[in-house]
Amino acid sequence: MTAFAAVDLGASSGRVIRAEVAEVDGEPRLVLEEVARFANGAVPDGAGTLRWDLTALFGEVVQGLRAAGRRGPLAGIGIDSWAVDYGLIGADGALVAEPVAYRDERTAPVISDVHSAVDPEELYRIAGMQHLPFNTIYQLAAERAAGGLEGVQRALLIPDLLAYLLTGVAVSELTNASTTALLDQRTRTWSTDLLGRIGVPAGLLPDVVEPGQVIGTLSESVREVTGLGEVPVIAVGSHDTASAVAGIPATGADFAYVSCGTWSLVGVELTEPVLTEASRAANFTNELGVDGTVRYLRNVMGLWLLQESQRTWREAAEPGTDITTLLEVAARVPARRTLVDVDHPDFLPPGDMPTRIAAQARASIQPVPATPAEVTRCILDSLTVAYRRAVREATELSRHPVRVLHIVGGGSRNALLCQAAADATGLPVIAGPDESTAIGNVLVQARAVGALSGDLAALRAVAARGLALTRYEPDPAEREAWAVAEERVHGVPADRV
Ligand code: LRH
Repeated sequence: MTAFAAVDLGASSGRVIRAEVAEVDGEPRLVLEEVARFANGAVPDGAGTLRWDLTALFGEVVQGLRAAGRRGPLAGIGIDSWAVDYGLIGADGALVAEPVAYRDERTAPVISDVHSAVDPEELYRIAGMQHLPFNTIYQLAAERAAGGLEGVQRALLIPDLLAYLLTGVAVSELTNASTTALLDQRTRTWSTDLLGRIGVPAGLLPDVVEPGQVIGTLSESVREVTGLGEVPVIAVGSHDTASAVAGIPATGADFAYVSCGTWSLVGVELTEPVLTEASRAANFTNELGVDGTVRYLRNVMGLWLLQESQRTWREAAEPGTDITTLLEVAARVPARRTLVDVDHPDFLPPGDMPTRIAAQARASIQPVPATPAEVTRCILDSLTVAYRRAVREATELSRHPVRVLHIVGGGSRNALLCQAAADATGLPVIAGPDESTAIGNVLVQARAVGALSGDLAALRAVAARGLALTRYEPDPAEREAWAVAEERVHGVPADRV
């Protein structure tokens, strides 16, 4: 038996999971135990800038590692988190300030400057990222414009920053590095050309390492606090979505996926990027995955809309807004009554989503969802429309055949959403596991130290053993209603005109 710790940080919560690779009936299996869970969230600082409390998160991670170590020795530690955000390290080697969160609006004034320095079409041909206003390229441009890069030694993406705080070694892990829009898809290293054009010094970002590479071992001070020995911190798919996709219990290549949490990441797994103009126009991204894979996907706003709605209702002391009650009552609300474009930029910043949804409904002359259950139904139906569209476009643009849709992450427990996704896409849905991110994280570590072997398919087969997955069959009678629903939100696709 060999054990690992997976540190998995999401935008709304973080956790440390202890995972054992154990022999069951002569075959290796993963056994996961959550040893720590803590809240996370971006909060405005005194000047109104949205920031993560990285110092507090680091404290939680250290305590979580301590808890993991108390249960027995660890052969490795892997860290994954949300993408694009970074912390700056000063000349003294310490964090300059708490990292700015991607939902902060600081990039708005610099996006056009970046696009004058690098035409968006050229940017896509080099980096292959969908346009999102928070991509690191814009954040660093905003930072530079505000003088924030002066005297700074390094910029480290969140998992790299935590690895640095644990080991003293600074690296850039590949999968997360790809989300910056500063990585060259051809060389899979930093594009010094792009960095130069936005005026960011090339040495700011450390060398790129592949998932599976050892970053370093725990520093003496961390060893003291955690009670752990010289445990290696191993680069995993440090972009949480990369680990989530690595952890999908897929049995072949012909699958699409929704990694469903705060965001819904919807797409397919490829071996080569799609850098065409049609792909850019459709706003698909080519994030890099584990073992040379490409995560060809689109960001869909995700359960963020529901999480923020629940926060709004909680603040107003609205009853019956826990997730179980909401889903139960929403299931009885007529389907597809009100549909919104979940990716409307109004939904990106934190705030009162029920009011923003009402404004969209009014503007498009639809019934305004009045109760929490109606808002919930509107969100889930609207997400389903976005899934349908993204799965179809991903397969069309990549020509990658798809026979099944895997839904992983917290949303895989949402039966209403999973059934709707099956009906709308016409694909059988395999739902689960909800902890695929931690699984993907552990699989890469376990292979790195020799506790598992084989390619991604072999690793996935190990992870799939003993998992309780739910299958949803598409109801053909529902298909046309979802096609019409998509037309209501996005207009008639060319092939249906
Ligand atoms: C999901 C996620 C997503 C990114 C966003 C910033 O947690 O990493 O893949 O686009 O956060």
